[in-house]
Amino acid sequence: MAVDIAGRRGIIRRYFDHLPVSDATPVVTLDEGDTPLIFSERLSNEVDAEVWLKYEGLNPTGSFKDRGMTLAISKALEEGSDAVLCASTGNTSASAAAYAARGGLTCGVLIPRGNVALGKLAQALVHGATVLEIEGNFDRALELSRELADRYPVTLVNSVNPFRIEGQKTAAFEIAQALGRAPDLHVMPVGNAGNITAYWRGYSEARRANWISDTPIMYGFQAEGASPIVRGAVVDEPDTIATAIRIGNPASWKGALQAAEESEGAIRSVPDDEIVLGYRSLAREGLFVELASAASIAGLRQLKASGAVPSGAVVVCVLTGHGLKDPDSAIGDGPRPQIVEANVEAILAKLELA
Ligand code: AN7
Repeated sequence: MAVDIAGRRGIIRRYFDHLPVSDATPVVTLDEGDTPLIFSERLSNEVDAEVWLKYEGLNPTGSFKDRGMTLAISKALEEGSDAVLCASTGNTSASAAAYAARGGLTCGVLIPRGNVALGKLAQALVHGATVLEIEGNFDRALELSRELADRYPVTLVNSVNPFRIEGQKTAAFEIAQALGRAPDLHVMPVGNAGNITAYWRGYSEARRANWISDTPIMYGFQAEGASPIVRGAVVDEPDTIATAIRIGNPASWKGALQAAEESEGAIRSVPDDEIVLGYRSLAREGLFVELASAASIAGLRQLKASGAVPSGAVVVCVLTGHGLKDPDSAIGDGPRPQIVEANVEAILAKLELA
């Protein structure tokens, strides 16, 4: 029986006419995209608005990176490359490793030693990437990756690769189509700033295609200890509990500023303790995300406090990565499982049912 692989799964096939692809492009896909836009009753009540959560953790490798990686790897293959390379705080490496494996390419990743969540490291390793930990931070790893890709026959698949941004813009298409309109406000975390650049491009193209008649006001949130765009200067030693966005010299700095300026929004920062509060409140609503993703919720609360969320506004917060990538942060110094004797009475007492 012939297997139908021409169905419209994966962002390349679904948005073929809006991406730099042709029938000659070999499509390397894991059926990424088409993630849910989940209504949050609690956050909506809290900020007196209509709050929707774009749950990107449900992509195949558990983050939004897959949207860009399907295109970057497909184009690398089309161009005859047989090796890809990236620097990463974790998610890019997990995604690159998976899509490279899918496409039969070799993959090298440079990660900052000691600052990558264990689940992300496990993903890169299990998919067969060569994982190199450097004595240095993400920004240094990216510098080295760029230099290597300039001098040797390897394709860089960080978001400085334009196909990454092109693929990631499809998340804005999905939001526009799911809501049938543009949100009033769009709120998301910012690290290397590729994703906010991609969303702004996506919304702008969706408006040009007349899928929506407006574009949202864009708000990007960095972690306070890693907020070069907010400070207007490179941060040499960025630090935050949200390791995914522990970045001091974002590659798409200009793209982030452009999104903020053209949409009349802003790039702001949130402190780690508010990121943790956002993380915990999402978890108590049934949504397990990674810490960096919770910058969206901390950001929403900050916007509300500053009067920037009009009553009844339609707001989208992007939840960029899945919480299962980083169980250490989830367990932290919180409650542990309790040991109990294997009998009904003892269990009842613990459950306070009797
Ligand atoms: C969960 O994986 O930079 O502003 O190397 O993993 O587009 O960088 C990850 C970034 C937000 C920030 N949320 O997005 C990497 C990496 C999560 C992330 C971001 C990242 P960008």
